[in-house]
Amino acid sequence: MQSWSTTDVPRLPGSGLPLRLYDTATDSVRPTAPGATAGMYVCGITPYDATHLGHAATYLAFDLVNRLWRDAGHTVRYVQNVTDIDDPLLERAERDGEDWVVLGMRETALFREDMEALRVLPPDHYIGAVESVGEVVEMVEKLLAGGSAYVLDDGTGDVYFDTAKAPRFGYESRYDEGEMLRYFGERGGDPDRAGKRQPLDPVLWRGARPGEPSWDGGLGPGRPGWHVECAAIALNRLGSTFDVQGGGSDLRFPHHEMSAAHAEVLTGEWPFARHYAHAGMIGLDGEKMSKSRGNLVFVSRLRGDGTDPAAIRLGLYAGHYRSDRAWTPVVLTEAEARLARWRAAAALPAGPAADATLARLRERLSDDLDTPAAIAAVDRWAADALTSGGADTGAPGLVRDAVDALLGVRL
Ligand code: 5CA
Ligand code: ZN
Repeated sequence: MQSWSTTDVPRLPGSGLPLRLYDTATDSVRPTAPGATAGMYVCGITPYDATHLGHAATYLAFDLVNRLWRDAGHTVRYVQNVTDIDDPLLERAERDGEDWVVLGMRETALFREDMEALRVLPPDHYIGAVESVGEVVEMVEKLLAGGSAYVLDDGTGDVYFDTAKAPRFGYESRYDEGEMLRYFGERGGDPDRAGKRQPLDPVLWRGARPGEPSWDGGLGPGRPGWHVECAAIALNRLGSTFDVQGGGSDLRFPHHEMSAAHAEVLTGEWPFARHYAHAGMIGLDGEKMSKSRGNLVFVSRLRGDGTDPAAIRLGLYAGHYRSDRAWTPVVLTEAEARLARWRAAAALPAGPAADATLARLRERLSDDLDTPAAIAAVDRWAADALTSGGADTGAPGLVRDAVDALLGVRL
C-alpha cells in the first residue's frame, strides 16, 4: 500500500542520547538498544471511520521514537499495517449500505492526509491486510503443520491458534486468567465459542460466511484473523525479533499478546519484540474516545476548522504519552498560545544561548518520551527570549531545528 509523503528532519549538532522506553512486558523503563538499524512496528488503523485524536496521539507518540532514534544516529525501519478487512469494517459498510472496499480506501486516504498534516514520519512499509492475505495463509499453514493451530470441527472452516502451545503465553500483558478472559471477550475474541481447545484461543482464519468477502489460498475460502495479520506483516519485514512493537494501551491484550505468541511459536525465537510500548487513551467528556462510543474529535474536522496541526501536536504532547488524558477545548487553546509564543521567539534575530535547551530536550525525551518537561524547557527559552532578549544570533535557528527534529513542530 502507498505510504504518505515524508518531511525533512533537520540534523542537529552533536548526537542524541539512547532512548529509554517503558516496556509493558517487564513493567519497567528500559533502554532500547537497536543496532545500526532500529526496527519498529506500530499497529495501524481499522479504516471504517476518520482519524480521531486518540489515533493521532498514539501515532504521534511513536513518531517521537522514530525521531529520537534518528537523532541518536540510527536508521529506522518502520512498518505499519492497515486492517482493511475485519468485522468492524464490514459492519459499518453494511450499516451505511456502502462497499467495504470503498469505505476502507476512503478512510485510509484521509488518514494519510492527517498524518502528513501532522508531519508524522511515514512508515517504510505500509501494508494492508488484504494485500498480505498470502502471507497470513502461509503462516497459518505452518502453524497447522507444526500442530499449534487446529481447524474447528463444525464445518465453518475456522482455524484457531492453540494458546497452550505458546510456552510464555501471558508474558507480554502480565494479566491473570480472569483479566485475559474479560479483555478477550471485550476486544473481538470469542471465549464462549464451542469446540475450541481453550477459551482464549484466537481465530487465525475465518472460513467464508454468506455475504462476506473471502479469499482462497490453501486454507479454504475465508479471511485472516486480526492478530495473525500483524504477526505476519511484522515478521516478514522486521525478522523474528525487533526493537519496538507499539500501539494504544487497548492493544496490550489480546492483540499484542496473541501476535507475539503466533510469531514466537512459529520461529521458536523469543521475544518477538524487545519492547512492547503502549500509549494511553485519549478521552472526551470522561470517556475513552472511540468509534463505538461515537465521542470523537476528528483530526480532519479540526483541520477543516482551520486549526494548525502543529497546535494539535503540542496539545497532545502537553500530557505524557502513557497517561490516559482528556482532550478539551482548553488543551487546544493553550497549545495555540504556546505555538504563537514559540514562533514569536524563534523569529527574533537573536536570543539567549540555546545549547542547554537542546540538551534538556534530548535528555527529557530520551527518558520515556517526557514531552511535558521537554515542552517546559522550550517554554523557558521562549519566555527568556521574549522578555530579556539575548545576543546569540544562532539560538533562534537552533531552537527551530531542535523543535522541528525532535518534536515534529515547525516554527
Ligand atoms: N487495526 C487495529 C490495530 S492492528 C486497531 O486497533 N485499529 S484502530 O483503528 O482501532 O486503532 C488504531 C490505533 O489507535 C491503535 O493503536 C489503538 O490502540 C489506538 N487508539 C484507538 N483509540 C484510541 C484512543 N482513544 N486514545 C489513544 N489511542 C487510541
Ligand atoms: Zn496490530
